[in-house]
Amino acid sequence: MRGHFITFEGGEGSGKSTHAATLAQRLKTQGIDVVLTREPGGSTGAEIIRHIILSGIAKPLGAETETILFAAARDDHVRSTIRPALVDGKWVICDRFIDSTRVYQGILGKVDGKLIRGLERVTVGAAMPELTFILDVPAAVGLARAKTRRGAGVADRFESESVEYHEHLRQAFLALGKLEPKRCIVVDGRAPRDVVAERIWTAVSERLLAGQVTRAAEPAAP
Ligand code: Z5A
Repeated sequence: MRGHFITFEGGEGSGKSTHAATLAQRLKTQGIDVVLTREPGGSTGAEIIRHIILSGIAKPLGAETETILFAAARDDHVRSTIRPALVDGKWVICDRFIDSTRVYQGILGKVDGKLIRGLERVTVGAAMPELTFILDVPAAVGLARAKTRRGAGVADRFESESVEYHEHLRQAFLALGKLEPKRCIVVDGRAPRDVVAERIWTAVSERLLAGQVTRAAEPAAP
């Protein structure tokens, strides 16, 4: 696959959607073809499954069934959106991906790691992210941001969980970042938006853009 694949992870209201969109916009200004997408969702079939999961109607079926639903959504998303874009040489930026399953269903939901890894192998295959930003904010800060943004709307399946649940999630994402330090970069999401955006841009420039920008800046051969 010739493109680049970047994911954003972290708790509720940590700024993933904001910074995924900001990065996509900035890459576009460099003339890069970007696909901005999200999970659960990002393709027709996956958006239908998103609606089922976030409505909470699958919660009584148990954590394993929810895990399988997330995997079904991911399978459609990878096949219909992510893999074709990467094969075309585009950059894919995804708001949540495999690490959300590892943390929400695996660590918090106590779903067997073997099932999670097996589903990951089948649905993702070689389409693994090269770079993952874990946006870190205290649970209370993230939940307050999400509540402000939601206004009078109803909290979804995961937003309705307790502050303790969300703080546990935060610690699980931080632990996961330590397990894969080459791929995962933890960014303090409490900082002002432009500071967070700059930190992300610096990492992308150093890790993925350096070669491309240097090549583009080289004068044409006489
Ligand atoms: N889930 C799962 O369990 N397993 C899986 O495999 C997958 C997902 C893929 C999807 O929810 C749920 O599915 C998710 C996990 C589960 N549930 N939870 N919790 P979603 O897509 O509806 O929501 P979300 O992923 O949690 O994202 P979010 O609530 O939309 O938050 P966010 O994207 O991280 O934040 P944001 O929208 O960019 O920012 C929130 C607000 O804060 C907004 O008003 C911003 O303007 C503001 N903001 C952003 N940055 C800043 C800074 N730096 N300072 C101040 N204010 C800021």
